[in-house]
Amino acid sequence: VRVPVTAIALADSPDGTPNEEVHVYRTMGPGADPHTGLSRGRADGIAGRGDVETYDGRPRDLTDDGRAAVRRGEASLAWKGERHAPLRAVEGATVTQMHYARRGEITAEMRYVALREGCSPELVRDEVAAGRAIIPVNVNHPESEPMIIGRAFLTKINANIGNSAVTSSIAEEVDKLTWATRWGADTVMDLSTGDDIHTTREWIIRNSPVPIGTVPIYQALEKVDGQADALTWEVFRDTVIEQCEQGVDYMTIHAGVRLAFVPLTADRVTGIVSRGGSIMAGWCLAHHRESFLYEHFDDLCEIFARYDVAFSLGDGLRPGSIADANDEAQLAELRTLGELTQRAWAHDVQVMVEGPGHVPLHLVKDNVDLEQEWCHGAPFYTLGPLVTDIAPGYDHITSAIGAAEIARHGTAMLCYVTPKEHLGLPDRDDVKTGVITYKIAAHAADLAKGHPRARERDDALSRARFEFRWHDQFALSLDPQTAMAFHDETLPAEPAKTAHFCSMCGPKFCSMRISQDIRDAYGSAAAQRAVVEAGMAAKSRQFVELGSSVYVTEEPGR
Ligand code: IRN
Ligand code: FE2
Repeated sequence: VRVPVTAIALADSPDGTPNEEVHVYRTMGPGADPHTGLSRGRADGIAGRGDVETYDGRPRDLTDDGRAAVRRGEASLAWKGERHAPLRAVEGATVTQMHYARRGEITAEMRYVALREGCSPELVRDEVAAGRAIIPVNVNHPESEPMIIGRAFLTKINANIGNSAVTSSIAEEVDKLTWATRWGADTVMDLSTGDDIHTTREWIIRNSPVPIGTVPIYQALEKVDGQADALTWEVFRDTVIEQCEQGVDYMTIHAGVRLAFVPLTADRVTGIVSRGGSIMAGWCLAHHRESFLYEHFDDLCEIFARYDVAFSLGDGLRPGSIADANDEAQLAELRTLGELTQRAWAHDVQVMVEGPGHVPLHLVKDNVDLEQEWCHGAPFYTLGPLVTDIAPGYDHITSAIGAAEIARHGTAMLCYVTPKEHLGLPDRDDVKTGVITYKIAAHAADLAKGHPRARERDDALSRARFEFRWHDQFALSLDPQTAMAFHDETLPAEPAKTAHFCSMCGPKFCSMRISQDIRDAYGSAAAQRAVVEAGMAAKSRQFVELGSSVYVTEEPGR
């Protein structure tokens, strides 16, 4: 098994000591011509298990309407790569990672993940078997590099991309995917709405080395021309199958928005802020019926089990403001998500649970504690949370504060928030800012959790900083270009890259340089201790000579 890493080569220390290469977790994948997609690295492994088959002819799972919709999507697909018939489980088989883990088997995907995380394959298997971690790997996404989401592993981050009806093109979406994974997005969700959803998604999945998530209710709504009342289980089911066949690895399903919970949001400051949640709440009220997602949940489980698609149980009633945090609507939904988790597990289907939203800092921990308790340890996946509502334009920061806190207490994956949150569709720069901001939050949490590998990079960077190896400092940073550009704004010349100061304090006031001078003058830590001890001993002798008295009476003339 070979896993990708970014290897950062470092210069020698000034005293000639060589510094070891630092290996950093890498999400970007090998790259390829976007028109033909990535190589199908896992295809043989998937086929080799003998539990999947290609369909005989076009999908027998789909209704005629569903087939027609897929054909319409494919007709608009300018795909130059090879076409592959979709796979699904052979009759009676379950193909999920959870299924294999519960049988005690270690799959190729688990082995891959263990190498990536630097842990044992047994730990991976046991966490997946217990439902505390998921490996989202649809059998129809052989281009992906398996990764794991669970509190025992590195904290992961998700970047949302996707056009809305107003802006963006397909090429731009693939570019956003590549861009997001380049800066470290561990999964990407395609939240496209509008025309060409099927096509956009095909391009994204065929080019994605990371798991792709979607919210299928968005596409189902497009199929009924945006009329929430017109949604039916059948339209939704066909949409889900279409996406399973394409290779979507996990899907947000807002099945916890039950009819009885909708009135609980009536007195909220910001009502229902989830797109999917508001669609389902609208449907429930219009028909005065229980949600079809809730009623057909077991049918969904059966579909997911055939492709190994994981649930991301949607938080359709998450608070959208500080005032609404941890209210009854949110908690009623969370209890339901716990019940649905167990129903999915009964089918060996992998589950993570989505969480808020907007939550003041002192209430953040309760969210993850309650989720872990009520959802039986299933991985938590939260949107921030934003810890205040007063900083539109800076909500990547308001939310990263909550994200670091919630991850520290056990949240497994963080959904990024960009500076455009609440204001507009993020562009390329916003995607980068969002990803880097969330890498910081996730890494801060990993350090606090004492993840065995997390500190390596910090220590290497700190050493480079102290030894004025500027190029190493840049190379080890999350955003080398920005770090170097900021440095070079004032000191662009190459000699400044080894200079023992920067323009923040200037040559005379650089604390790191002064502290190095101290070392040069007084030698090693042991030598410095000897100097200090000699000084103390001299003081102590003086004290004894003066009579060892704490209060010394000043004698006139002394
Ligand atoms: C993550 C946690 N809670 C919500 N999310 C993300 O929000 C989810 O994964 C998806 O990307 C998006 C769904 O938004 P709506 O439909 O709930 O607003
Ligand atoms: Fe919000």
